[in-house]
Amino acid sequence: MGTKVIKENQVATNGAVNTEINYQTGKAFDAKTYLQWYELMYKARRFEEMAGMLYGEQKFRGFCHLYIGQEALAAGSISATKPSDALITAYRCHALGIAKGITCNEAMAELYGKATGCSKGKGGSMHFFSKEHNFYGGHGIVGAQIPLGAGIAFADKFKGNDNVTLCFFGDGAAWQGALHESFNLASLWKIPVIFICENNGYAMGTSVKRSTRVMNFYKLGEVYEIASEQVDGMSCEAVHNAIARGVERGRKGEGPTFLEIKTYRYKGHSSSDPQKYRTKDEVEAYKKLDPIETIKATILKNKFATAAAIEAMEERIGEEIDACVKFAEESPFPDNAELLKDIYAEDHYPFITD
Ligand SMILES: Cc1ncc(C[n+]2csc(CCOP(=O)(O)OP(=O)(O)O)c2C)c(N)n1
Ligand SMILES: [Mg+2]
Repeated sequence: MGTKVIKENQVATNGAVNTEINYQTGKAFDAKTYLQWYELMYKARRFEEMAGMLYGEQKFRGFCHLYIGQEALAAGSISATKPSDALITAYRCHALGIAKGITCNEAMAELYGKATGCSKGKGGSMHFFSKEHNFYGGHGIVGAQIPLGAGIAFADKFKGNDNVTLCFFGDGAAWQGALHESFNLASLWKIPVIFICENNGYAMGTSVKRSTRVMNFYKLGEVYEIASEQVDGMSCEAVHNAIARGVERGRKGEGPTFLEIKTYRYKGHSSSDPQKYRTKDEVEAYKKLDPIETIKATILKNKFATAAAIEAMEERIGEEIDACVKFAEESPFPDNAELLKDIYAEDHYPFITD
C-alpha cells in the first residue's frame, strides 16, 4: 500500500531524485525522456504565461486558472502512459490538455472562444476537450469529474482493452461525496483508473489545514483498499514512477490506484486572486524547487543536450506561442448555428434512443 510518504506539511524536496531509476526499465531515465519532459513543461509554462498576460489585457473573457508550478504532473503522467489512455481533470486544464496532444493553436483559440479551438470555442479556459486525444475535459464543478473518470475506465474494462484512465482533481475535491462513492465502486469492481489528487495546499483561498485534520490524503484510498501513495509533485521522475506503477496495476486487471501528489501553484487560484492567504516567502520556497529548472540542470549536468540545443528548443517554442496568438486572433467566432450543437448525442428531439 502506501510506499512513500512525505512528512506532514513538509515542502517536497527533489534534491536527490535525479538519479532515480526508471521503474519500468530498471535503469536511469534516459536523455530522450528528460528532453521530452523539458519540452512539454517549457511549452506549457510559456503558453500559460502568455495566456495570463493576454487575460490581463482582456483579450479574452471568462475564467483563467493557471497550472504554473504543477507542470511535472503533466510531464510525468504522459511519459508513463500511452495515447489511448484517457485523461480527465478539473478546470485547471491547459497544461494537461497540451500534454495529451491539444496544439497551442487549438488551446489559445479555445481561450479566445474561437471556432478553431479544441472545444470549438464553446468551452473556454475551463473546458478543454479532445476526443481525438482521449482528453475528456476540463470540468468546473469541484469533484464532478471523479465519477466520470471512473466511468470512462469502466467502459474501457467493459470493452476489454487495456487502457487506463488518469483522473485528476484538487485537494478541495477530496471531501466531496462523489469521490467516496467512486473510490468504493472502483475498488470493488477493480476499475483501471488512477485517481490523482493534485494537493497544491489550497482550495481557492482555503488552506488544507483550515479544511481538514487529515494531512496525508493518500490514506483516503487505503480506507477503500486502493493501493495508495504520496508523491513528490516537483519531481518528474517520482511522478512518472508512481503513475507507471498505477498503469501496470490497471493493465493487469488489479484495479485502481490513488496518488496524492504534493505540488504547488505559483500563481493565484484564478487570475483575480489577491493571494492574502499565503506569504511571498512560501511561494519563493517552492519556486526554488521548480521542476523545469531542475530538469534543465539535469540535462546539462549529464550532457543530454548542449546549452545551445536547449536554447534552440526554447526559441522554437517561443515562436510556436507567438504564432498561436496570431492564429487565435485571426480565427472566426463560432457560427450562431453551433449554439445548440454538442449538447446531446442525437441531433433531434427526443434525444433518447432505445
Ligand atoms: C461543487 C463546487 N463547489 C464550489 C465550487 C467553487 N470552487 C471553484 S474552484 C474551488 C476550489 C477547488 O480547489 P482544489 O480542488 O484544491 O483545486 P485547485 O484550484 O487547487 O486546483 C471552489 C471551491 C465549485 N466550482 N464547485
Ligand atoms: Mg488545491
